[in-house]
Amino acid sequence: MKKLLTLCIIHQHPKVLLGMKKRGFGVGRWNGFGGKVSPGEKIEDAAKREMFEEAGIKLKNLDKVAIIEFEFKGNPEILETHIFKSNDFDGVPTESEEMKPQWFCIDEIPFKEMWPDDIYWIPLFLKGKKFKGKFLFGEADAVLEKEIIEVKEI
Ligand code: 8OG
Repeated sequence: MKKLLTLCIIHQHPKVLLGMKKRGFGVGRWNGFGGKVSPGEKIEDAAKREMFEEAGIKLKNLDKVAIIEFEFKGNPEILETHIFKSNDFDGVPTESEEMKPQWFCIDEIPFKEMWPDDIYWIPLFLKGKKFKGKFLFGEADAVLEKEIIEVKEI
């Protein structure tokens, strides 16, 4: 069973906007902003909606840069996550019930407090690459299997 998710990271070189997840899945980790695509909703619209709900900003552009499938051993659900990059928005990043936004310099990205797969693909994201990936997690979210391939078009 596949579940569609979005994840958007704002990259205004040399900084990225991340948020500390305050509740639910991934709590206690820094991440981009995003969540589940609603039935009938366009994936890009979901990315914009989640950005507004979680950080109070309206994206002026967004570019799909990757699709990554996350799986947890023993769970048939596949989290198909569409990853977007944006470099322009309206508004001021504002804390919500779900996320506390913060800018990070790209050489100070807090990988130890992020999902353990991020260190494998965020460098590609920062270089402007497009890619497809798959990660299988085991106990304590350890990465058991990983696959990332660069693609020309997503
Ligand atoms: O709606 P909810 O907050 O549960 O959505 C989960 C968010 O977390 C969504 O934006 C996708 C994102 N996400 C995962 N797994 C991983 C992961 O391994 N790494 C990163 N960076 N984000 C992830 O669901």
